[in-house]
Amino acid sequence: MLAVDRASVMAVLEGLEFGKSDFVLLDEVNIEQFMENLKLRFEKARIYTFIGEGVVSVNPYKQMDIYGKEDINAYRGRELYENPPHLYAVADAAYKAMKRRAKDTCIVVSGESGAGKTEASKYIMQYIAAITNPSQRAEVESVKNVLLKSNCVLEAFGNAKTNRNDNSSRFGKYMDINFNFNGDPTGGHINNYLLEKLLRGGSDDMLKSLHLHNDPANYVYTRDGAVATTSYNDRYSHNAVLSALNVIGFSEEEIHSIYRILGTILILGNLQFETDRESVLVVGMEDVSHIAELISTEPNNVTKSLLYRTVATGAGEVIEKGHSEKEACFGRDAFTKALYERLFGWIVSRINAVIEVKDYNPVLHGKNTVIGVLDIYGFEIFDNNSFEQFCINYCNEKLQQLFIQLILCQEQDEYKREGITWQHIDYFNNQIIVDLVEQPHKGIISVLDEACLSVGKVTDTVCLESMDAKLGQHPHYTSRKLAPSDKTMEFHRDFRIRHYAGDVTYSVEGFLDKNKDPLFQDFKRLMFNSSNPVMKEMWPDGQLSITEVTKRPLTAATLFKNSIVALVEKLSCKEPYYVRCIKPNDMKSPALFDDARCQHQVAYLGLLENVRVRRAGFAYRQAYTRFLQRYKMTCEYTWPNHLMGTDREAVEAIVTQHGFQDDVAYGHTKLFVRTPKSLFTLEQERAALIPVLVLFLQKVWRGAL
Ligand code: AD9
Ligand code: MG
Repeated sequence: MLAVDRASVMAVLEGLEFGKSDFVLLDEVNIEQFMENLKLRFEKARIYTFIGEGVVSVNPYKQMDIYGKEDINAYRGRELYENPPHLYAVADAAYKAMKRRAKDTCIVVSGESGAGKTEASKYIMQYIAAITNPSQRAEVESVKNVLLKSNCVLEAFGNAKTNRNDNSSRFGKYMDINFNFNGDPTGGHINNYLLEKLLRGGSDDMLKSLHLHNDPANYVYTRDGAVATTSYNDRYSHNAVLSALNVIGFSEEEIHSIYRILGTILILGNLQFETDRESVLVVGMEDVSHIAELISTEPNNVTKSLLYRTVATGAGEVIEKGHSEKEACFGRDAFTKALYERLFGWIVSRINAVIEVKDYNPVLHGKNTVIGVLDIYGFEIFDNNSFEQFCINYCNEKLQQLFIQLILCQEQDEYKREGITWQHIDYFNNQIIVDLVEQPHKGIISVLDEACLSVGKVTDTVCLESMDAKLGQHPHYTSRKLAPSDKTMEFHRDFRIRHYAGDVTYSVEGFLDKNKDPLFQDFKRLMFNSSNPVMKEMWPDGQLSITEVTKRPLTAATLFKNSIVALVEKLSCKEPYYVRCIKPNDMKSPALFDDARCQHQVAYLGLLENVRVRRAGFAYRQAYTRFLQRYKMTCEYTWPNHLMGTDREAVEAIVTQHGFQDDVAYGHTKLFVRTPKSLFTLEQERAALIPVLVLFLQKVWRGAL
């Protein structure tokens, strides 16, 4: 009987009916063809499509039966193109590269809010957990358990319901998983970026002991998000979080401190001030006593921090200055945000202490390798774009820059390995935009910082003017003042950056406030002086007195820039794999493919650019054996079995018969094809042969041949 590879027949059939399984194989790289393929696949419930070794994912908004044990087994240890596109294929490729070549790898998951990044990261983690430690060694199992459980805890504290996503991550997360030479996880490390805020779901008893009611509608800070969430069972997830905290190794005292801080945050949110003849007072001293009890201090200290700030006069004197009502509100909000941020940062550091690889001896254990998983907000563009979008989009420019460098490097390396001459590649290098934002003394961040640090009253508008003056000539920067004819921008408010993914107009309103560290030292000291050791630990900078706080704290933009630069450094020494997530519509509907929304995302994710970089030089490469397996039916010398000597010689016969010998290069183990057109001819011919082949196979399977 004929040895026919059933899997590859299925792959071709799939290719015909469900569109191209790899965007690199598009006839031409343009938005129309890209969208047509994406839509066709989504409608046929093919939510994943490759771009080379990366995958594009469209959120299905329904449970898909593609993540089971059998699916995991189908992808385990197979080559990328052997199965339909899937997260598992990418996870496996990253794992295999790490294990086979002792390479550090990373998987970058990006996309807008609700596009499916966190779900994708979880499936990737689960896949890696499922394929490692086949011998079920207890210590490895426990590492895996903590790694998986840490997700649950971070989601509980770092996620919130928003109108775009019921379970939206309000922070970017990068997790390194360490492996020993066996390819089994030994530990990890988590970094978090740009956290937003708040909580739901405490048990009645817990909340009562914290003087809280469990109805979020009672609290200003959670009221906005308190719309009934049907897709989430708060109580259930609360218990899961408690158990996860226990598994990770948080002590009772620590867990209790966490809830005390959450309680403090909620009460603070309700706290009001009033002005009684010049002096400002807290309304409701009962709340102040509750807060004092929760953060283990005297009510008097709490009142003082809320109503006064200590300032050093020019003469070196220290005086207490009363807040205005407005300042008191501002201080209260800054305090609650800082409480939450420190709490989250502390939880991350506690998890890190548990999962940190200890006593690793490379001589004994072999090289310690890493897979990094990055779950981070993609490019954002709203009707109103502010400081947050500016930071997020800057982050995406950095990641795109990294992508260009790494992919080109990867290509170069592969060409070298295969003995092929390197060719110049044409692509848009976005370094110029990265510089526009981050260049010392000249970039936007530096102008912002200067404005924040200058003495005297600098307004957002003044800051915009100095940006215009410094950056007016930059080809990727415009403001209404510089282009008065552009009526889409406001005169004293907006500036525009031409990002690699498209133009974004930012409103400069609030930029300066958001960029400053708004927290008065008095609050830091209040927390440092708490008799609760956990809280004290979170606020080490509270021990400084006001005269010692001479150095200005770093601004939010600079802190963010530093963390992104560090992230890029971490990623740049790793071999990258990409998951690009797309949200098909704003209704959370499994049936709707909103063309305009999707097309925007394809643009903002820079997917066409990705395909171009991928296709530049050689669009397609395949190991000789696999190429032969797929196309042998199209050539008389190779079908059903080739008699050509080596696989490479057989591949040469196919290439020559189809007349595209000038469009290929022969590597040591792989064939490289320059333009997809050649491949397309092959695919078409193959497709035309399929009906014949299917008939033929049916006969074979029935035993007629
Ligand atoms: V945000 O930037 O954190 O606000 P994400 O992380 O991109 O966002 P998330 O992974 O949370 O989005 O997905 C949003 C929702 O889409 C999930 O809660 C699921 O209901 C749904 N989803 C996403 N991916 C899948 C999937 N592969 N299968 C089924 C999915 N449902
Ligand atoms: Mg998320």
